Amino acid sequence: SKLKVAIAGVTGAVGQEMLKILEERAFPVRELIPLASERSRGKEVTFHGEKLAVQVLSEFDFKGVDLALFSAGAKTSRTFAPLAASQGCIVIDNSSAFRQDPEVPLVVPEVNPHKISDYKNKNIIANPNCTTIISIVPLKPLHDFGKIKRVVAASYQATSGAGAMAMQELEEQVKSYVEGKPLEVRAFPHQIAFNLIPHIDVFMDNFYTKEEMKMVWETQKIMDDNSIKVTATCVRVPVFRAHSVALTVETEKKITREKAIELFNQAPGVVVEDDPTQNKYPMPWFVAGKDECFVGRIREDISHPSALTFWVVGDQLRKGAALNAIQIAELLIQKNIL
Ligand code: A2P
Ligand code: 11C
Repeated sequence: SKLKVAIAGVTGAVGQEMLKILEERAFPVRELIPLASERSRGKEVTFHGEKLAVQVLSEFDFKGVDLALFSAGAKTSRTFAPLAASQGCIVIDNSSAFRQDPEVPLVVPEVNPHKISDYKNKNIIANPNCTTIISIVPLKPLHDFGKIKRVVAASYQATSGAGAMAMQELEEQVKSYVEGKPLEVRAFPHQIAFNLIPHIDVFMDNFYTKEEMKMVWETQKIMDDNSIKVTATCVRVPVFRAHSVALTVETEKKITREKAIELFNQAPGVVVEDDPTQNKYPMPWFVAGKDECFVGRIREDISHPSALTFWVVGDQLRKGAALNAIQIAELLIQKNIL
């Protein structure tokens, strides 16, 4: 039977992608309710060719809604997701609000689909951070084969991770630069055009940023293994919408390049693009709009007896956010929960 589905944050970059993916995958929607803030009163969105008026989240009653996809920031989720959940609606929350709650499952369908049944605790399932999702999809087959001891990550994160306004700001700064005008800085702590900013989310007491610590906490929770050590440096780059990550992985059992390629080729959601003779490796411009995590530059680490270095690129708005959330919903349907 078809479902009554609400999207909170429908006017945002992830919300818009959610609408598109629900259409593309012919998700069984009976009625779609687009929700956003007060600022979006009077706006419309299009779903399956039909124009729908955006409603204000704080005025909406979730009674009778089967599924709510939240992507309106952690603060909004903290206030409204429990309200929706208490009305019997299952919430899939894309924010960081509930990811560390031990009662809330944190799910990547290719990695820990079995955790989904824990939705029962609070009627909330958390969607992980985008950089974590894109990294963990290829890390999973390596962990299953060789047991990961430690991961060293450096991310190259697109402006899409900071929302629709931030993507627009990159374009505006490039235009202003070309026209010889001063660049306006709003979404990021510094100019992003022609620059790199090694600062995503807030700084923590240990001098890591919260984005970097999310990689640590969420990788351990999704793998269900707190012995995996992770260190990360997260960097914002002037790219529109796909995140890239350079990963070095120490494993208990050595993984050769050939074995890694075999494991990646068998892994769901992973595509290998690795041919140095053809200058072939994944790049964000070409991965934008795609569903899979693309891996390349696969090599044995010459500085360590049992480590592998590789590069992964995934569309932040799709697998990093909207697609993973909708795959979780599809899993709920498969398991007859929805
Ligand atoms: P709005 O467009 O009305 O501000 P992005 O991450 O691309 O910036 O998008 C954020 C999304 O979250 C937007 O859809 C935005 O709606 C929504 N949002 C932000 N704050 C709230 C709130 N307090 N209540 C409902 N939606 C919100
Ligand atoms: C970014 N990864 O690229 C962030 C956005 O934990 O969901 C998403 C933050 C999060 O800015």
